[in-house]
Order: sequence, then structure tokens, then C-alpha cells
Amino acid sequence: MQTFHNPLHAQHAGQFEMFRGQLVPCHEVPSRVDFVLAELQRRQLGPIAAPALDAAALAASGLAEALAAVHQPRYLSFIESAWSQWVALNPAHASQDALPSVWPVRGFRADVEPDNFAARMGLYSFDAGSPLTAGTWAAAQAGAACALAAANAVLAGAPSAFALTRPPGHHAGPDFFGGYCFINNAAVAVHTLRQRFARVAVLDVDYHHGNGTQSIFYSHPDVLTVSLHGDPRTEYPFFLGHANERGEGAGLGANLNLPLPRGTGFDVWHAALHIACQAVADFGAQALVVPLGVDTFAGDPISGFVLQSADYLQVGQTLASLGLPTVFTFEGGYAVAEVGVNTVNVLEGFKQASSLQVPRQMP
Ligand code: OKP
Ligand code: ZN
Repeated sequence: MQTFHNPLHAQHAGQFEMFRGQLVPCHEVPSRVDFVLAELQRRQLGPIAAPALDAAALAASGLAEALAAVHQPRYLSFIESAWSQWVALNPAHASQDALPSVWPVRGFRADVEPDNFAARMGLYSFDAGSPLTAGTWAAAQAGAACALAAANAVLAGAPSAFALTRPPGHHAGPDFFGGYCFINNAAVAVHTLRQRFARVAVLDVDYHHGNGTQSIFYSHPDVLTVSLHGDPRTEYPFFLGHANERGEGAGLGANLNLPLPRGTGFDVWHAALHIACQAVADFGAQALVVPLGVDTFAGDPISGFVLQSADYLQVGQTLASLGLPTVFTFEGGYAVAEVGVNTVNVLEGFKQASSLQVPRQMP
């Protein structure tokens, strides 16, 4: 399996997130990707490349068009320029992350973009746990380039590809960041795959509901979004991810949520994965995007499922049984010492099981 790695990921390095009234050190740290990269190299899973990131290559890649298909223009402009706006307010901000503190909840106006920076941070976010830093845009944009490159590799005939990047993406919606996510990499992959595959499915296995991806495709009839996650009644992101969210308008029926209680172990989780896979098959998906978070691991510091490292091999095997060209995007997983082994176990299980199948016809 080919990996597209984000060489700029460490430019996004948040210092603190708000938790129970205090600023606590971020869980989403640069070393997460370094552990996955080291494990990929150790187990020789396949070639590892960085996408070309110079301005000419980015312009030629169609990245801006893909981003514009996934996110609203005023949101993209804000994220791209937010750091310079923040530092312009006060030069001392250069050493201090930006966090939102005020939000337009029910009944407030979201159509008027305020001039005030703090107000715009709130307009375009949904939590105070996702610091925006000097390198957030550079890292997030390069991450989207990884997702685009992985999807292009699959379009060119690769059975699968992995976008290894951070910050993660599945909580980022059309016009909001949150949950450590700024650009929805999985949605970029979906958009790219749809150049050739009319029907694409997303099967999100991160511990947290993929609310951003769900929102982006909620009314889309040809993109099925499925998410397996901690029940939002008790788990982040709390306000979306219930089983009765089934899509809207033309997209009605093209969303499936499988919330599971805290404490869920592999047998129950894997049974839900089978239900998710059946939905993907029934939808007639021609390609698959898997937002791959391994925060379902028993040792994860912020999550509540109890999967073991060896279970992840079987996760990969079950995903491979769909027999679909597949793009994986790296999402959560905060037990840093184990994040490499757990992530690569999924990819290796997938690769081994796919190699036993008849290769698909080249497009
Ligand atoms: C991002 B991804 C924990 C608070 C939860 C947000 C979690 C975002 C998870 N003390 N903060 O889906 O892994
Ligand atoms: Zn997560």
C-alpha cells in the first residue's frame, strides 16, 4: 500500500486545549504521525512519498477546486488568513495559539461575518479544543494534498492508498473547524474519487462521530456516509451522530450512524463493522474512503472503547472483504506509543486480505 505523508504536519502544533475550565496540553501532538511513519517503514508496507507542495504543483493538482467543493469560500479564506489576523491584533500573539470563546448558537446570525476576530473564530468553529497555530493552514493544506494524492493513486489503479497526515479532518464541516480538525481530508478524497466512481462510501471507524463528513454529504444521494462511534449522548462531539440521522432531501437514506456505548469491546464493535460493511455493499459503492482513527484502542486517554492492538489486523481484513478501491485518511488515536502499531495493523490486515482477492479491472 502506498502512503502519502505530510512533510509539513509538525507546523501545526497546538499548545493547549480548553478542558473543564482549564487549558491542558493538547492530545493531538506531532509525534503521533512520527510513530505511524516509523512503523510503516519498519514493516515495509509499501512506498512512502510526500506530495509535491510547491505553488506550481499545488495549482496543477486541482487542490483549490477540491477544497472549494468541500468547504465554503468564506471559511477557506478565514482559515488561510486567520493566523496573520491574530498576530496583527497584537505582536505578542506570535507565541500564543488562537482559541475561540464565543459562538453563534440557536437564533443568532451566522449570515453576517463579524469584523471582530474572536467573533469570526466562533462563527467558524464548534469547540475550544482546537487551537489554531502559526502553521495550521500550511499543515492542513498539505494534508489535503495528501488525501488528493492518495485518491489519485487509487484512480490510477492502486487497490488502496493511505493519507498519513495531521491535523485530522473528519470533524471539519463545510464552514467550521473543531475536534482538532480544520480541513476534511476524507471529503477531499471522496470528491476526487468521484471523478471516476459515481458512488462512493465513507466508513468512519474513529472513536468519535465523523460529524464534519456527515454534514458535508448529508443531502448527497451518491455519497454514503457511515460512522461507527461512541454514543453522542455521552461522547464527543455530543450534538450529532445519533442513529436516527439518515440523510436529508435527495440524500435521505445515504447516512448511517452506529453509536455504541462506552466500554464496548471488539466483538460488539466488529459486529457493528459488519453491519456498516453490509450498508456499503447494499449502496453499490464503487470506491471507499476510511477515516482511520485508532482511538477505539483500550489504552486511549480520551476515548471509551476497549479494542486491543491485535484486533486492528482483523479490522483491516474485514474492510478488505468489501473488495473496493480504498483511500484511508489518518484521524484520531492518542495513545501515542501504540498509535503506529495499531494503525499499521489495520493497513497490513487490509493489504494481506486484498492480496488474496482477484484484482479489480483497471479503469
Ligand atoms: C478528534 B478525533 C477530551 C475532550 C474531547 C475533542 C476530541 C476530538 C477527537 N478531554 N476533545 O475524532 O479523534
Ligand atoms: Zn477520534
